[in-house]
Amino acid sequence: MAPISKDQILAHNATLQRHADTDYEYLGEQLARRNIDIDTIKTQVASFGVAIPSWGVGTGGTRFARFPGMGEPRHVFDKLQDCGVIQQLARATPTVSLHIPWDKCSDWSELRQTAASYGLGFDAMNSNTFSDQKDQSHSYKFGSLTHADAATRAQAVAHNIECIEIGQKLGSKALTVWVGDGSNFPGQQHFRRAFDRYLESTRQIYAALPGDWRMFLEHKICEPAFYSTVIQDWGSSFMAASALGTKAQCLVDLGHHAPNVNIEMIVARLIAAGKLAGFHFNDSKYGDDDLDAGSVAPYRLFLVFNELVSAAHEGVTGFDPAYMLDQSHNVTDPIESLMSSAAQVQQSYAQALIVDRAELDAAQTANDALMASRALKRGFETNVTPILQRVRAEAGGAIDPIGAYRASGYRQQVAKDRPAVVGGSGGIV
Ligand code: AOS
Ligand code: ZN
Ligand code: ZN
Repeated sequence: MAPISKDQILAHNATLQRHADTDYEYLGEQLARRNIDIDTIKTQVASFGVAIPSWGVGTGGTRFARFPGMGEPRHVFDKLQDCGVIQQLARATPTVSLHIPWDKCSDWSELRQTAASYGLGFDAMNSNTFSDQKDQSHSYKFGSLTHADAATRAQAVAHNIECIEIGQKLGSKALTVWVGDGSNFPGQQHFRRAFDRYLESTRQIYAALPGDWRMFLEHKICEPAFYSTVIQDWGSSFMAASALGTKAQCLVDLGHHAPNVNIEMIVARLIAAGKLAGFHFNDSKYGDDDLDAGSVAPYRLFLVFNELVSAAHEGVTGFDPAYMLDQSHNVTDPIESLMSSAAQVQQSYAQALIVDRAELDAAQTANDALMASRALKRGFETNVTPILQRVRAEAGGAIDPIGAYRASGYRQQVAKDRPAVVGGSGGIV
């Protein structure tokens, strides 16, 4: 099932093919001078994928308001269709990360088949114990997995186990647990007891994990608990993942750190400990802004990928991170933002791949700070767009995904069936 006609994509590509070929050839020459084979890089980039968050295809918002976009998805099947467009054109997002209960449906096998028809599979399942659902018995206002009340904790545990069960029907292999638990006043929460309760609850979830599943623990420095959160940083996440067992690892959402924190170094530490679960890619200026990946700090994203490529290059045992986007699209068409963010992530990967590792190692050993920095910068400053264009075109995608998408009129078409939902409340994710 192809949401956009293949002929349309081919026709659009035909207008760009000649220049794309020239650019690829020229970049190939440049890389060859550095003893890098462009086709090898292309093959590596082609096998890279980053998951789309199902909540990302709807228009986000701020804590105060949400301005609906045109033709927003009405339910999970519409969301899959939009994800199908993203994958069809940009060819970098073969999986979708679902959120329960937002994506609940009555027929999971139909959902799985629909996804497969778009060439999509399912990445990690995401639970929600950070907001109350209609008719739920116990409120999460004062926490969920760490709540002082045992019945509330039990409800949150049961919800996570339900997410695993749904994920099994879909072929998912991981559960991401993010809790908003924490406090807003000094003294409100007993720090050590709350962490112990987190361990007690997550142990029960961990016990329900199928043998080939992993559990991703996502830390966040603040929000909605602005004085303290229970899993506030990678240290707490690491303590919890270590206590739980090998299937529990730490997920790094780029927006969940204090300003100026050296995220790439956290990534290196987690790799060294065999505890890097993967990522929620996004960008930020101030906090958990959920801006498009690489829109503010592309060099930071590249430096994260430098650590990842270095670990793969060195064959670090057990290194197998999951890649997901986690963004809120407030002023753009979410499909466009997700296609360009996936390309941005791919770009950072490609740039890290072309860093000369031997040159970097030699500079580090010789304490040659300038040459070490230059080795990295040379990768970052290389325009790898021709590689990405070639990867997409060879996979049947669009040389220019956003141009092809706009030319297709997809959004206008689906808007006929999908009425705008004017939300009075905030749309923050
Ligand atoms: C919240 O800040 C976290 O980033 C979550 O990963 C995510 O946004 C949420 O689970 C979506 O429901
Ligand atoms: Zn996240
Ligand atoms: Zn977040």
